[in-house]
Amino acid sequence: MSTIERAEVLVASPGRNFVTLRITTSDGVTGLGDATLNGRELAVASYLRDHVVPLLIGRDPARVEDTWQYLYRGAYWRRGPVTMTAIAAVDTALWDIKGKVAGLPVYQLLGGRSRDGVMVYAHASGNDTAELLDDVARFLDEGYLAVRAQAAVPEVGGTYGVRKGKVYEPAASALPDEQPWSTEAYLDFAPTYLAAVRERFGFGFHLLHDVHHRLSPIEAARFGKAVEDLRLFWMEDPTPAENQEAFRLIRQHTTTPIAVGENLSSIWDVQHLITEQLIDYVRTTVVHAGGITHLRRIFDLAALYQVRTGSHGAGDLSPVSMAAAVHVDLAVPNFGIQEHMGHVDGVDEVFRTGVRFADGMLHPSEEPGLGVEYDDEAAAGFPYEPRYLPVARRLDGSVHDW
Ligand code: CS2
Ligand code: MG
Repeated sequence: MSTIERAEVLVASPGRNFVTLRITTSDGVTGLGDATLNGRELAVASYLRDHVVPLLIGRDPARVEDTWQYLYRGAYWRRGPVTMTAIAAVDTALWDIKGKVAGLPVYQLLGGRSRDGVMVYAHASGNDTAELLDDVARFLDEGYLAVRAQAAVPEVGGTYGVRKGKVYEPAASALPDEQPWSTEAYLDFAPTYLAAVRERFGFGFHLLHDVHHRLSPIEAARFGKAVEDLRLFWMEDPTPAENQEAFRLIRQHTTTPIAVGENLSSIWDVQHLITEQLIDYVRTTVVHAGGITHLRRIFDLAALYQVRTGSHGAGDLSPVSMAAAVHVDLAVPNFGIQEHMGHVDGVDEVFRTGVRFADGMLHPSEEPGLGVEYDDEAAAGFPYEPRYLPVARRLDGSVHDW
């Protein structure tokens, strides 16, 4: 019987920090798992290196479910982003190994294709409406069928989602960047630029917007009503989702579809959002919600309530979890859309992925497993640097949700 012989926690920063777990079996088969938790990366690296890796050596790599249960129940301290990201990395690496041993791409192990490709959305942004419109035009020209639109709020510097370079990178400073926020200015301005997008480009593509946890439930209801005629594909994270009941109030006032889940890490965190149909898309991911094994459970629960998938796919999710996402997205029956922000320069030197973009969709590699390779030599040239996500402060100086 093949056993797990080695498990390496690899930390590198090709343009931004990534933590990757590589498991190697006694037969020399390797599997990769993304363990990146933006702004808290080393917590997961330590959880894996100091507490999980010693438990993996000698285990049967084929026992994916048993390993998941062993790590989830055996920890005693359950759930949370650090634990679930660490378990996700192990789970994803074992699915990669299982595919390689079977000689099949992972989507074949998940039931095979349910669709020809995985529809994705791009991130358009601008420092003002004119810049945003040019960026939307660019992505539509590149063949995207769906585009997210975010613009800076005048007189409120540092609004969420406005790209500076090739890819939006919020974790850009050695200490948290404190950014001002005004809900009133946002509520007055955001509907105008979303309307400008529809006015310029029409309704022939999917338009998305990320509120990014900034509003109270009644403010989110007001925003949803204000943009109803713009027919958004979704408004994302309209209010913080720890209190799942808060979404009942939003639902009472607007039919604008709602997407939640990128910063949630277990089925319990989205259970009522799904079973009460308080959301339309669940955004949990392979890397932060316990891996392929747990994500499938979340998506199967969602399917019972006609909630579709819309997994997070920002630049702080490595090509390993993006490849795993595409394998899952290809197979699940209730797929909705996949975020595709892309990665900063340097990432593709460390991670060689077989995922391809064509005609507005992503397509996985047909290689056995996930179809991603990790280049240690390239990674050695990108040492870790502490990076933090920003903190938002209202104009009176009090902390707000970033
Ligand atoms: C955003 C992310 O992509 C998204 O929808 O919410 O940019 C998010 O802010 C980052 O992934 C946080 O690390
Ligand atoms: Mg988001």
